[in-house]
Amino acid sequence: MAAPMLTASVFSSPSADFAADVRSGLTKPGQKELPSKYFYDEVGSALFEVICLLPEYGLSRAGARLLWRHASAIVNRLPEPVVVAELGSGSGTKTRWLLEALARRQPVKYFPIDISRAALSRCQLELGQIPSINIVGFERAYLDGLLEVAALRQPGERILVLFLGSTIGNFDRAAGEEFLGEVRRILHPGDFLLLATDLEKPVSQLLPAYDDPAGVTAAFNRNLLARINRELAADFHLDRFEHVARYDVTERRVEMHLRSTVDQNVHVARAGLRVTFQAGETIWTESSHKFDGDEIVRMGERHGYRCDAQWMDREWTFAQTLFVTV
Ligand code: AVI
Repeated sequence: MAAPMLTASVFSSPSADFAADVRSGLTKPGQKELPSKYFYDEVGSALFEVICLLPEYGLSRAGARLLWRHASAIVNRLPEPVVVAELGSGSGTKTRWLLEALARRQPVKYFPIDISRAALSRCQLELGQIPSINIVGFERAYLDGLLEVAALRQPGERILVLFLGSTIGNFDRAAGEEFLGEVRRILHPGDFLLLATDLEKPVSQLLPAYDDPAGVTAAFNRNLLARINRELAADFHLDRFEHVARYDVTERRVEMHLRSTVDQNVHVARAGLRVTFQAGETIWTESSHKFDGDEIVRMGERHGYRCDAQWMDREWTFAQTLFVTV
């Protein structure tokens, strides 16, 4: 019989870091930058959900397809009992198949970790109906949340960490590897990590995914400036910045930028900042690195994991790699 659904959330106080990050990114000598993690306010998270529906953006459908096809195979490889911690759960849509498969085997403790409170609320609504699931959301940065989940571990329990959606691609490569090491240090031998990564593919397929004809990705990118206007009392004119997506062949990544179309000054009152932009100058807002399957396995091996299994989508080249910690 299904156990009663239990949901709760651990919230953090609003971040004071945003102004500091905007200040340091926009005053950086040379290339101005803004961290991509700030895309995901309520508007940005909603726009990202629309991106995932775009015909040109096959990434999230590929990840979901793999989980849908292989959920039982993944669950069969996991020890019992296992609790699930998801880094950057978003609304939890991509995780449903896996949690349902796991719930057919055991009562599920699911800990979504996300800096967006709105995303956690949607996640609880979306997944709370799965039989015998207990959801406790953590409004935290990934590692802080994972540390808290690890502190709740009961004797004999293993942890399965989910890092889905190829979010690791949004880190610099070195920082991504460092991050895998940090996750490993929180885990015990015999825990698991399911890591999703978008794979290399033709530029003709990649660029429209990040510069779609409907302009949804452009709106997602520009919303970062709108968010700074809303939250930090800035006066960015959104129509004076154009969305740019380009592929760097050497780094194997798509970069998103916002290019100033005119010479202009912007005032960010709550960051105590006045910034000058020259026409043509860009703010680098995101990198989305692409991988190959063997590279992911080797990356894990360098940081205390062994590849237990890997599943690939061929329609939109994408991998789900199941690591066990050694
Ligand atoms: C969340 N992340 C993996 C997405 C990506 O593809 O890099 C974010 C995104 N940026 C533009 N479109 C989607």
